[in-house]
Amino acid sequence: MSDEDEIILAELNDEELVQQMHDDLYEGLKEEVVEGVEILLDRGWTPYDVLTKALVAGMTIVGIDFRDGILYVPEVLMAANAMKAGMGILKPLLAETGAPKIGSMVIGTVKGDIHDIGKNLVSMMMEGAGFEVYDIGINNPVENYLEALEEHKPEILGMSALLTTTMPYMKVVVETLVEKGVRDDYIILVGGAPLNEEFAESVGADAYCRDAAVAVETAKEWVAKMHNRRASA
Ligand code: B1M
Repeated sequence: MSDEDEIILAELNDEELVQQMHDDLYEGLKEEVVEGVEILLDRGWTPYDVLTKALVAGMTIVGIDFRDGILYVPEVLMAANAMKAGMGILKPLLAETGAPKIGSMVIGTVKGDIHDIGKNLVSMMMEGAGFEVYDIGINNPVENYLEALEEHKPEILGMSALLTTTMPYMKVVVETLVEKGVRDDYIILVGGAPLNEEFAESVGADAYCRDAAVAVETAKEWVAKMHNRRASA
């Protein structure tokens, strides 16, 4: 592209800018995505709207073309890195609500699975809603979950899986907790694109969370229930 054709992001209106950010995310253009996030925030957009309308919506397009064989792993990785850079700016803003601490959660992606964008988003939104979040990262065998639960003693255990081949591992984690007699000490929430409510039930989780906003609502409901149960016991 010649200099004359160069797009000045700040000169685009909101709709054009969001469209351009989807394109930039698709191309893995990290600096441009970061600049777009900053412009939208300067224009008074809420961090949540920037996250969902500019970043998550853009990543959905990447996901479709990855599925259809139009994009390959290296390109998707670049898009993921651009997405993470944008999320990095939003993270402190989403966590800044000053909400009182209402509970805590250990969360991690299961063994064999390295997808972490969705999990990171859930962590950010949960922190923003007032939860203490202990993120144990990706590719977690059951031992990692046990160790983190022991160390942090949270109300909630969150697990993420993006592959149909890794999602059954959630059952291994739940069954291990059952064997150890501690299953009912935790609210177990699961999420990830290939899951659904039926699957969550089949692995013995308490609830399936379709997205980060649902995760926050579900966590609040279950923590309130747990506190009420403890208060009346
Ligand atoms: Co992968 N990948 N990938 N990938 N990748 C998918 C998942 C896939 C659906 C793409 C496709 O074919 N359409 C497909 C899985 C197919 C299947 O299992 N049926 C796939 C594949 C096949 C693979 C590889 C096997 C490819 C290969 O190597 N041939 C490989 C596996 C690596 C491994 O894990 N062992 C692989 C690798 C990668 C990259 C490394 C390139 C990259 C990951 C980078 C990263 O995460 N750091 C990547 C990406 C980016 C994707 C897609 C395109 C996007 C995922 C994403 O970030 N979405 C994805 C396609 C898709 O999902 N449509 C795909 C955005 C994110 C905001 O949404 O993660 O769904 P999501 O999270 C949501 C909800 O699901 C929910 O809330 C989140 C926020 O709203 N949620 C939770 C998620 N976790 C939760 C936990 C909770 C609650 C809610 O706990 C309480």
